[in-house]
Amino acid sequence: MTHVDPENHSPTSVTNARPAVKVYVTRICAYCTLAKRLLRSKGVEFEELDVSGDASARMWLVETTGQRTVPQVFIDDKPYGGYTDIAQLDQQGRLDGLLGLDPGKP
Ligand SMILES: N[C@@H](CCC(=O)N[C@@H](CS)C(=O)NCC(=O)O)C(=O)O
Repeated sequence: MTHVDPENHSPTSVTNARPAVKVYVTRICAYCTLAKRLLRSKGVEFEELDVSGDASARMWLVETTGQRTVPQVFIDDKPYGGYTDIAQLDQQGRLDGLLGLDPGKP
């Protein structure tokens, strides 16, 4: 994509950076495996944060997401919920756009 720099009015090249995806997980968690599998199936890189046994991190997650379960998926620091939430977004055709992918492309 090409943008015009308002300072010097010359076109500057802008790369479409992929959003930062973070998945908060615990060690034994089937839904975490499903969420990671879905993201991997889309070729998306993500940071996996293990909050097993970390009470303050779990408390922060509950306060931030309003949910008590893991996984919790964040895209550019915005919480989108767990596996069933992102799977639903995918079924609605909304997940790819949130992940910075071309919708519908394998
Ligand atoms: N609908 C949720 C269900 C998640 C869920 O039940 N996760 C389990 C672990 S796999 C959980 O957090 N259980 C409560 C706990 O571990 O404290 C999702 O799809 O992410």
